[in-house]
Amino acid sequence: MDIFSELKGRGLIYQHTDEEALRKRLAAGPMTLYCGFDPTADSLHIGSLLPILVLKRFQLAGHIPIALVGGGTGLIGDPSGKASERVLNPKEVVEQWADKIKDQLGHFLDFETKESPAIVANNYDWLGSLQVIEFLRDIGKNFPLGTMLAKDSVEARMSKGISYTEFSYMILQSYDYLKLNEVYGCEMQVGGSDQWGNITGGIDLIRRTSVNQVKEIHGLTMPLVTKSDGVKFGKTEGGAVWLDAKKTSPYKFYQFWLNTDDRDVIKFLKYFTFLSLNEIEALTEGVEKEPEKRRAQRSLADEVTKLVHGQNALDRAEKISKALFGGGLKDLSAAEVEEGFSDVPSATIDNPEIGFVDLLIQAGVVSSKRQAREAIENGSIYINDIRHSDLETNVSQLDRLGGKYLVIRRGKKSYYLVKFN
Ligand code: 545
Repeated sequence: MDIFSELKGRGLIYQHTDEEALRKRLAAGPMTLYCGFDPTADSLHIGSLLPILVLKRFQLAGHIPIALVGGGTGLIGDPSGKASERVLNPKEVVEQWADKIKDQLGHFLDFETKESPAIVANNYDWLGSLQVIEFLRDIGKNFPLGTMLAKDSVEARMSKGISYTEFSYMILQSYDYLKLNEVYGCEMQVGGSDQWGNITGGIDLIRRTSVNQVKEIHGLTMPLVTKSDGVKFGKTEGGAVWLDAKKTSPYKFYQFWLNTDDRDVIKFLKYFTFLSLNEIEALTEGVEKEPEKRRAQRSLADEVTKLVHGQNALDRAEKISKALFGGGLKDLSAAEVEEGFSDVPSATIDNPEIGFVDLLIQAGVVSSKRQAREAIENGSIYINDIRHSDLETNVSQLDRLGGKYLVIRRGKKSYYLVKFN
């Protein structure tokens, strides 16, 4: 299947410039395309995953992807999809974030392949040295105010307020497209649907100014990822789901995907995995007939975790999941315990001779001795998944996971982690 039909079949196409022209161009040979990512944090999150994978899909189809880090635009702040003005981040911070994000983007693309090696660039390299007089004369002249004011990103902010800084953002992104067109022959920009105004801005600028006499220049957007329960995609109680393993552990990442709603799982398999549409089709029946087996969810979690964190991290995430949900805690190493219980209340205890009642207080399981005694005696306290209802339990003789941890559970699912020094 050709790449355009493939993307369409996966539901990945939202808006596009002329379809016939684009299909023809894609069929004619390798095309260079780009997507930009502003350093608004020290890591990408799963909101960026869809466009990253789209770049990869194009690369696998023989095209040349450019991942652009917005070291320059990140200093300004894109108003697209943002309800209010953003606080400017310090330059040193944005620079650091840009470097990290550049590294992350590099993971997903292939720089070795001979035919279509990927490119990573940073727009600070050209935006950072722009001169205001030249900028206004050479670039600004191509932006009619009426067109700028009519963009969703601006219109949506007119009453709430938008600074000249954020208002100008679209000019910078448009200029990037022009630059990348001139330097790399880039002919298409992709992005989420929030980027359509910026993408078409770039297309207009190139048509007006290009020295290359470009006839055709393309743009493509992906739909916003939505969930059927109405909750914003990519958010958990713990905040965003990051691609950096230090910010969201591979175990938590795996669990995020595993918890996908039956109503969303097929869509997400199409969006976020490289399983073929036939393979995904084969999983559909299971979702309908045996939803409790969660086979589709497991495939989704396996594929995306492997893609982002690699096979070893996936193996670990599966091992931790089995231990937590199917018993077998004692087989976990100290590091695996830490990964699996990174988001439960935890306490460090120095006294190895601590009594059972005091242990529960210090671990934050209960707030008084009376409560502790009650909880123990009514059988709601488990240590490393074994019920302990005897007040005289000798804490120092309990097996410690990985040599130093006790996992305390109260009732069905309130977990606490205790570390012994
Ligand atoms: C900058 C310069 C360009 C082209 C594009 C840009 C960035 C663009 C933008 N994009 C979003 C973004 O979010 C922060 C990433 C987290 C570190 O703001 N103006 O940078 C998102 N983008 C990916 C998708 C998006 C978009 O990176 O396009 O729609 C999310 O899915 O919001 O020359």
